[in-house]
Amino acid sequence: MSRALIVVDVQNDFCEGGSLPVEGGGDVARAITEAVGTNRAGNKYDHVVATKDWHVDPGDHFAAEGTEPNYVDTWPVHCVAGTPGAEFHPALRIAVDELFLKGRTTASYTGFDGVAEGDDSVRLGEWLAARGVTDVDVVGLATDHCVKATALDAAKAGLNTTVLLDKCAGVAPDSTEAALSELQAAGVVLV
Ligand code: VGL
Repeated sequence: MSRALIVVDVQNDFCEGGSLPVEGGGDVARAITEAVGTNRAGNKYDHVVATKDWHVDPGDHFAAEGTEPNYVDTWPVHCVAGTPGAEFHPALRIAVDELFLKGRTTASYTGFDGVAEGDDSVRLGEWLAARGVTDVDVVGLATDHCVKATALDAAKAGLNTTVLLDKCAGVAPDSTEAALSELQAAGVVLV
């Protein structure tokens, strides 16, 4: 058995003060740092990886100028590659083994779209498989979007998948409730 932690999109634009803030985003960053830090939560994890939403030209994922985002599949401009909004929240201070970037030219909700920062040819799923990872914990932002999609894909990849809800925050209560039902139905453990 080999266990990894996947830290999803704990970026400034998804936290208070960002362009698409999730209430409690800063607290999520602090809670992950407190629990995991630089020693993988006291070696609870064999690997720690993180994802970043990393948009260059994601098409209509960004609401067209002058129109309101619908917050379902169009959003305010967020996490533009190389900008402060795309950086990790300053309270997230953990050692990561690899960073995966997603969404350069498309909407991208699942971390499993992500490619390694240092090598575009390596996707998250391959990276985990190459290291014999069998179990993953998923944390981060947002419960109802990228955490959900990442955890569903992890389960689909055959990984024993747990979402640590005290280290996640959602955009909206209704979609968060719906996300939790969907995750449970897919066999994802919620704690
Ligand atoms: C996300 C909405 C749009 C997320 C990303 O990281 O959950 N949500 N893009």
